[in-house]
Amino acid sequence: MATTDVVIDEKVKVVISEPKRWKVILLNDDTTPMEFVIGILVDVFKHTVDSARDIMLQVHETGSGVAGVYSFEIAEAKAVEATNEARTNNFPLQIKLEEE
Ligand code: TYC
Repeated sequence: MATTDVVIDEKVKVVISEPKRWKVILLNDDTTPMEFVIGILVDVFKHTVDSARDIMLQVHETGSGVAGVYSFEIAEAKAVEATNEARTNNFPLQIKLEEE
């Protein structure tokens, strides 16, 4: 019986891109206490008290500031945790996510 060899010359191009990163942005308001925002930045976003105070003041003075940059899942989880903490204390703190 005749046999035929088949040679497959296939090149597979694998394109891997870096996963997107998301900024967690705190927005200013008139009533959330400064010390509460500093506490959120320390407890949820793991800042030192000094860097937390700097970020809080940036938000207070300019209207917004970046609490941290993470993968989407982590950014969302931190934003939800911080928002829940604010609502539990009846503060209107607003947080948004923005692609880097
Ligand atoms: N503007 C608030 C105040 O004067 C402080 C504040 C800072 C509120 C940052 C929200 O994301 C915020 N008490």
